[in-house]
Amino acid sequence: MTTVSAQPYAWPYNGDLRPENTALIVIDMQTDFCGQGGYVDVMGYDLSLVQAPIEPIRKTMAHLREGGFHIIHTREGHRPDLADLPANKRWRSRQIGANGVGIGDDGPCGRILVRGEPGWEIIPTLAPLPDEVVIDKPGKGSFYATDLELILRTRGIENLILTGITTDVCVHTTMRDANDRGFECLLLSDCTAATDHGNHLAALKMITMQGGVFGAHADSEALLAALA
Ligand code: C5J
Repeated sequence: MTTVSAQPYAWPYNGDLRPENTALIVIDMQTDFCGQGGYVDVMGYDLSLVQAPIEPIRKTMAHLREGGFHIIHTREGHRPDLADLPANKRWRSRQIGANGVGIGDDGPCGRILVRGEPGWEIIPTLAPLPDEVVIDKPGKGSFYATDLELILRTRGIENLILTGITTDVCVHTTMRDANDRGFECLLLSDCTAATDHGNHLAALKMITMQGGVFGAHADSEALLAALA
């Protein structure tokens, strides 16, 4: 029986934490969300907030790779012809930042959130290894219009450790969807970040309601201590 000291309960609920049944999910650590000239930068948000989890994720991923855990990466992005980009998502993305530039438009790192463009790539520090699963998703959640659930079920994965950006958008959407599907979720607080720190803290607090309404949260130190 192995559990992580987490809020609001020792995670996972059943103490069954093993490399075979547990995946680390690294969500959208792309230049568009944390790099200079990417989408978040173009929108004018403080990059230091979304860059803060890079080193904690790197360290945690190294430990979990060493321990033989499943590692899964996601990338948010759209087809070059934008056939999978809803008109309202594009319109809203153009309302903030300079010159009305939004998703699908040319930015300093190529077309924003378009598959194959430099800004859409996962940052080199957190690059996937060749044998690791990468999920390409057109939306905020990692399950919508992807084969993530099929892969998790096929591999017998029951526990998900969530990292990446942003806490209040893609990470929370993925955690909520995973929870509804019966996966046992742990969000790592220092391996996630939002474009607004208050939103990050609020997203953590939401998890602790109702006895752990979506799962639990802990920092990466607590996870690594449990696995030591
Ligand atoms: C956003 C994300 N914030 N990865 N995407 O649009 O959270």
